[in-house]
Amino acid sequence: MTEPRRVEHQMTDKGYVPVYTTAVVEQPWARYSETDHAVWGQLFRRQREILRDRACPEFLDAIDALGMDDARIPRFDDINRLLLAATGWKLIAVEGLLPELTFFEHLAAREFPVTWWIRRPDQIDYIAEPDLFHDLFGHVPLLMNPVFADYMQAYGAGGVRASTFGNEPLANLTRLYWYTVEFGLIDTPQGLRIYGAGILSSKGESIHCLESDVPNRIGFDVQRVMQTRYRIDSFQKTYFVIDGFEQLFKATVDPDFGPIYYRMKGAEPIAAASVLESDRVFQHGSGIGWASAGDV
Ligand code: HBI
Ligand code: FE
Repeated sequence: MTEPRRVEHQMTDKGYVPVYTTAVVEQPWARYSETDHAVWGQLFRRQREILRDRACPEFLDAIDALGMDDARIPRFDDINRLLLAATGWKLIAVEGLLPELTFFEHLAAREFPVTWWIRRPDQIDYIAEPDLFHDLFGHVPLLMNPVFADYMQAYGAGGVRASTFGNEPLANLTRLYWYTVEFGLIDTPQGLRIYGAGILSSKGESIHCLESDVPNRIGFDVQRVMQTRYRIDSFQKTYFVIDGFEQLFKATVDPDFGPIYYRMKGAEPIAAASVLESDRVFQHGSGIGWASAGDV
């Protein structure tokens, strides 16, 4: 078996260029350095503390149920025994970003791709692409929840189908992933809580998304979300709030993913900052300090 590579973006004269890879590898656990384990430990302790009253209880409970701690980078084999028993999901180790269709195919097969390598100490606060901490700490715990686990599979299956329909459906689907799986908030009896992995793996955004007056917080609506552009270079201007994981799963099966594309054909994209008449508004953000360009 060949040694897994560490596939990262490239900086060119034209700026940041993502690099894609399809290989599925064995987690080279013995190859992690003491620095790698220390980076995991530092990030784990910091996020576990910040997320105490900010992450949804399903996430916090699953961190414990999966036996994750700050001592060592977890072994995927150990996680897989617990995950397979709970929801039938399985981690696979990958070298970096997967092409979109490959990514969807894995999700549809209940396989979650986790980047095997972890960021360097100088990247503790920010890294442009997914690494082991984002993928494993941010995404994997909620796969222990049966409803969320089914949503992820349905999303992957929808993605495989959408990729035969062209660019517009795919762009819409990517927005849905962004505003739910990566940057979603959930309403609970104790108040708003985080479930999106992009937030859960970020110190700054974990606080900003719940406590800042700047961003909008708006009730989830699948069509609204699929029309909304997003930012990849800064904190989000808008967070969408679900009232439970059932709402997510229903969004993928109820107005079946196929028909929604046709209904939405040619629908105008909505800027990341916009608040509409029809929105259920938890907070209308002040928008102070926002750059106007950069939505994708
Ligand atoms: N590949 N490894 C990896 N991890 C991701 O989160 C990922 C990906 N490829 C594509 C992708 N995400 C996005 O297109 C999602 O928006 C679907
Ligand atoms: Fe992610």
